[in-house]
Amino acid sequence: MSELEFLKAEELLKGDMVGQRVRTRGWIYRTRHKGKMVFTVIRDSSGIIQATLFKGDMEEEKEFEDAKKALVESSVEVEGILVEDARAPGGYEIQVRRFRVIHFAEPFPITKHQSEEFLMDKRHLWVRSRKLTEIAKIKHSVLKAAREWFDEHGFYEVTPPILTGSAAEGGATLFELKYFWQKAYLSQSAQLYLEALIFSLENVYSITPSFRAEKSRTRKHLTEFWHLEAEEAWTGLEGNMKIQEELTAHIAHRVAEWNGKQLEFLGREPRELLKIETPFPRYRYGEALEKLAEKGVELEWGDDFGAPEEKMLTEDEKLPIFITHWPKEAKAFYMRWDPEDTRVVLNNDMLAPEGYGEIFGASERETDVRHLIDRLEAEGASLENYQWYLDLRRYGSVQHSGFGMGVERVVAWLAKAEHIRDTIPFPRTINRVRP
Ligand code: NSS
Repeated sequence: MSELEFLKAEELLKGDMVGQRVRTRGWIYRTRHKGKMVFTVIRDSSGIIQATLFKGDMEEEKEFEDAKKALVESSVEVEGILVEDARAPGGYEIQVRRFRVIHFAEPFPITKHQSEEFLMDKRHLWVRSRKLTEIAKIKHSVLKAAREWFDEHGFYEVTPPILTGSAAEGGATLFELKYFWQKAYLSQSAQLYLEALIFSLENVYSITPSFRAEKSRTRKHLTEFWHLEAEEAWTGLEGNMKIQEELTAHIAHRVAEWNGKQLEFLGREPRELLKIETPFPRYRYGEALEKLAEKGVELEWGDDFGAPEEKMLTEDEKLPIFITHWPKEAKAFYMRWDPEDTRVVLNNDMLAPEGYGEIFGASERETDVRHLIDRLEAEGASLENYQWYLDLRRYGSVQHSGFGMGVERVVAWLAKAEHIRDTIPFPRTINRVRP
């Protein structure tokens, strides 16, 4: 082999190097042979490129025989002349001169038309698929765009703990574990710790795994998901909502800008994402109930919305929507009661369009220590575990608000994924922790 630089498929498909000798490497994506020809397609992180071997053109005869033997997913280095060929994927192919098999793969277990269960068992191999690869790139962009936005708006990224002694989101979905001689939990949310940090850094955010023992299997729930959370001092509900919508629009625009190729493959028009503009429509919970009643769904005050209701509420909307001012019984102890309507709290959910459902949960926080104690007691929580949190209301309490965004839910919406499991390489659900 020569000392030529390895080029990615994407680079070669630009076509600038037609007529030149080029070198690439990757994994065999497809292969077949016929007489003196071997037709391969090589996959790398950037895409696929066709590489055709003609025995008479090969500089090492043995390499032709190796290419004939090499099965799908064998790793290879390829060198040859780049030519235009309208029949090839992407319009170019390499006419191969050298073909070095780095590793001869065993017969690959994944072939066409396999069950979802089988693909989950072979997830460590299925992550090589085109679909999961393209969605992974979009997830990278979502995280990068979010960090970019926070950085430009004066937020500090912080690193809250995952092992914790205090539940943020109620006992029903807590994962409990033995922590030496004590009881501990896996974090459901970084919120309580972010609240502690606003007293020094004022505006903070974190990107962490969160854990929920979700017992139902749905297309929106994981037991381990990535949680983007922010907390802002001196901010009420309306200011918090502005941050959520601006962040969402920024992420959508960046993904449209950076991931055109991926979106196209996944069937999402980048144009649709560029149309995500602020402000997003705002509805109170009470209005949402009325809207649902008009569509024939009678819910009681206090009922939560399931997937069908979320779908109905967003089906006529082009933008994500906010649902604000939820009944206090339905919501967490830390949400501030609305001084103008004591039936509700100052909070919002944000629902993505197209039936993707809730992507953000947010609220203004209760600042009065007495009130927090009453509510924790009413829930039967052990106050001992929350003393440190109550201290935050004892030493310079200020108005503050924050939100949590489900990273996989946002990726699913932007990438038009049918199921949340496509947005995380190794999804955890009630009956799956392997591979
Ligand atoms: O429960 S949330 O609505 N809110 C909180 O945890 C707050 N403590 C966040 C905060 O204010 N710092 O969860 C926030 C979001 C929710 O809107 C979903 O998008 C996502 O987290 N989420 C999930 N994604 C995937 N799977 C599961 N099980 C899940 N649960 C919540």
